[in-house]
Amino acid sequence: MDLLQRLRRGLGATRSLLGERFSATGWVITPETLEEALLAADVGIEAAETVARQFDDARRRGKVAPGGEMAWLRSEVEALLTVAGSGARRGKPHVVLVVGVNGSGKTTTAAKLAGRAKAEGRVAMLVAADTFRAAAVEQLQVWGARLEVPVVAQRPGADPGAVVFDALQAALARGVDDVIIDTAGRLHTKHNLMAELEKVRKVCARAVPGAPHEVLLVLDATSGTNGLAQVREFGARSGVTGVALTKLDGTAKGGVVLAVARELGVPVRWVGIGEGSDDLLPFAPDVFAAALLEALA
Ligand SMILES: Nc1nc2c(ncn2[C@@H]2O[C@H](COP(=O)(O)OP(=O)(O)OP(=O)(O)O)[C@@H](O)[C@H]2O)c(=O)[nH]1
Ligand SMILES: [Mg+2]
Repeated sequence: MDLLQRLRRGLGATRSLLGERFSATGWVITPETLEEALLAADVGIEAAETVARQFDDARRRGKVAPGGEMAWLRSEVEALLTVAGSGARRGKPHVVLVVGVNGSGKTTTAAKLAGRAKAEGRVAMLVAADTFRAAAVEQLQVWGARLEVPVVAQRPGADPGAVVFDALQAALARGVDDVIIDTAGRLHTKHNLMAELEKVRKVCARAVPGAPHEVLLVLDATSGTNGLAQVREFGARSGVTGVALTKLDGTAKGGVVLAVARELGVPVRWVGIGEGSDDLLPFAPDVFAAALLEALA
């Protein structure tokens, strides 16, 4: 299956919801019905209002052909999803710090990223900086064994900064290409834990100049726009450079991608569409817009 097909399947629940909303209006798309449908898919108030306003404007200016509403919407969604300045920095080793609240899918996403790097012929390393729970280290080790990617870990309770520093030294010595650091889940409101994350970031920079090259916030799509506060707080405290939106396969709130792009200006880099190692897709605005809206009727 190609990217578009897999993403379309992952977005199945969101697609059905939009399809139902539009068909309930007999596919008579007005700014109001459009805004309502988009809000139901959790694109957020700002993005929904923007799209409705633009639609009204485009219609008045004769820019929307009769029956061409969905094609118009698709290009509008694509434009909204294209966040300026979203180019990722690369490093050697390329260091990705994976952060987020509890249970959002960090460990799974870290493993998927390592699996991807390996499949693309790069030397990957996973780092167990979630030293808080013993089971967390084991979970990452299970993934490492399955993917045949080395996992650097210390005993539970070890200082995450020390784990990261040692791992990066090892990565430099071994010529590793991609280092993916899994961290403990933390609420963005817990100041001591956010401070710990800042420390880990500084440790990265001390070990490898320019690192971390990516601070990837893992956001559970099932929490929809309720998750936006997390992005704001993590962004302010730990310099998030990109978002991985997980569990899109289990929710009709796939529209949250628009809210993240529109209201926060942080690019979505990846979307998770399942629990398997290859269920992580790179995010591309055109493919996402097509997967969400193409052939919806
Ligand atoms: N369906 C689906 N499940 C996912 C996806 N990503 C992660 N999960 C599941 O979500 C659950 C939590 O994932 P973890 O990776 O352990 O989450 P975490 O953020 O590391 O959790 P903590 O370390 O406890 O904070 C697991 O059961 C994963 O299999 C996804 O894209 N789709
Ligand atoms: Mg975890």
